[in-house]
Amino acid sequence: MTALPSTSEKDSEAYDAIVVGAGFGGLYMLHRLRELGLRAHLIERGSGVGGTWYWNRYPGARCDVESVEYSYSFSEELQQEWEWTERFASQPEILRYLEHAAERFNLYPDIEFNTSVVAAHFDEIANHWQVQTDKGAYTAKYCVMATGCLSSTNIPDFPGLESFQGTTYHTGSWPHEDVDFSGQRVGIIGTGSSSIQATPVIAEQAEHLYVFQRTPNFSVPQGNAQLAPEKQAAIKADYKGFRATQRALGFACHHPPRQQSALEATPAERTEIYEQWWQKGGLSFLGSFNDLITNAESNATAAEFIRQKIRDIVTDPEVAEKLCPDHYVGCKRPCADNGYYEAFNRDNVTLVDVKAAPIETFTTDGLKTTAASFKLDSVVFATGFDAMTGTLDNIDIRGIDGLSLKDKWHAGPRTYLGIATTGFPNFFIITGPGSPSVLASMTVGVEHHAEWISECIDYLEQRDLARIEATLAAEDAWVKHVNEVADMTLFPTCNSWYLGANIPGKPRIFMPYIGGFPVYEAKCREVAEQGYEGFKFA
Ligand code: N01
Repeated sequence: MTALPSTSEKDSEAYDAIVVGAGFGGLYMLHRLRELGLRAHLIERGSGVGGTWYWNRYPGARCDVESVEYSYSFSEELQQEWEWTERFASQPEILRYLEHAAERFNLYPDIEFNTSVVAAHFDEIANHWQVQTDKGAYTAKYCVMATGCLSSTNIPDFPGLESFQGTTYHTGSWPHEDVDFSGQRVGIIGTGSSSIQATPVIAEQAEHLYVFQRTPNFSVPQGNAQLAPEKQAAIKADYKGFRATQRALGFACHHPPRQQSALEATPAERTEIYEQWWQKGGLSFLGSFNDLITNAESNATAAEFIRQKIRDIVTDPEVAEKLCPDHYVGCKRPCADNGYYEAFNRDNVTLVDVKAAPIETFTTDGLKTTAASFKLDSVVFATGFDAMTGTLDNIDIRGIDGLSLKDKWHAGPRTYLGIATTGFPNFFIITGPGSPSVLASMTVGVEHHAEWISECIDYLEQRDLARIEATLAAEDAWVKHVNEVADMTLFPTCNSWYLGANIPGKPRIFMPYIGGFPVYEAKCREVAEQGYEGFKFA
């Protein structure tokens, strides 16, 4: 064990479990641990609950999974009493929902806000974790990281940035006050999901919006609408059945793929089917045929359909061509928009190709690419996150023999089931790398993990066991399996945050598990039923 410096008033207050992060995962984890009768304490760096939905308040922020599925299923009362207003919920509505859930299950007394965990070291003699925050220190037998997959923002190291006199924002840590871009020249850097949602909204307010694009992205119209009360009532009449169907689907969302290869359809049939799925709205488009993420030739037909849509929507052919991606659809996370391509038909929106002419430097009043200078009042970084590992890497986590998690993962994250990692006993990760995480509805994933982890902890407590730790053999086998499954798809073919490719120097490893949620759930169940096969106890 590496000793932590002792601190202040709360010096080493003892708990059974520390949970880090008050998003969907952490809140439910806390609830489950309390149901076991354990003393649990949740630490959150923000001033409120919500996780992703607390931080990502940028204009247009909205979920890409339908609201009736992007919600807790563990409480029938909660799912009956909550009324969603839209097909795809906006950030403020999801945040209100999580605040309501935290209130309803009386979670607030066990949450410490405005506190960052800086270190967690395992004490091999006491068999507990020493958790150090910027305010104090705790010990706990169990440590659960519910720190989210996309919670460490990435701002590229642009030369001259510190000299810029205007205002800067990152979509992933947006101010709580209203931001008014009226009368401003605004630059938005990046064209991932966040930018694709923010661009049309900022364009309506700003005097001029410059969209700095390095790689174009595929986006499908989201098809958001008010959620008809009768539709919601029908789901509520059998919410249990609705959830069971959801969990049995690969992405744990209600859009199973049509059981046909794109190559089995004639070109005319294909276009008709793509058009139908385009009209349905949202990411379900990828289910229009069942081999779009595994067969390059099939994928090319979907890519060309979307490119043609872009050319139809965007009136300036040169701009349209620049907006057309040339990678496989889905290998970068596809986006769902509400008027993204249409925004480029506005006189006050300019697309700037920073692949052709990269950003050279920021200046006091804007930025310079290798081709031109842009005067800007505000810059929005929609430049994404150090995904899946960034937040864990930023905490000094040390397991057996003082091994740091960052060092252990220097060549890429290694886990067993995405939940545990060898050398770190009694340490659990919610939707960690190696679990379906971002490739399944996050709410399904986090509920599954909180349930699996709490049952595992209960198993230990019932048997008076001091420690559980994944074996190296089990971890090796799981890492191999995660990679093999990823290699059967087109996912690893382009530079995406799934692979860590957006962060300079980050090892290129496909981090989520793409074997499908039901397969993963069955594996986790089997592991538990076999007395936690692949784990050792002490
Ligand atoms: O981030 P991203 P995001 N110079 O990493 C560009 C979820 N999410 O915040 O592709 C210039 O996707 C980068 O360019 P490139 C969702 O899972 C969900 O948008 O690396 N550009 C890219 O265009 C999503 O996938 C929802 O060439 C630079 C952009 O910045 C994930 O969060 C909404 C650059 C980053 O895109 C992340 O989305 C929002 C540089 N130096 C987010 N560095 C919904 O539920 C980076 N870029 C709908």
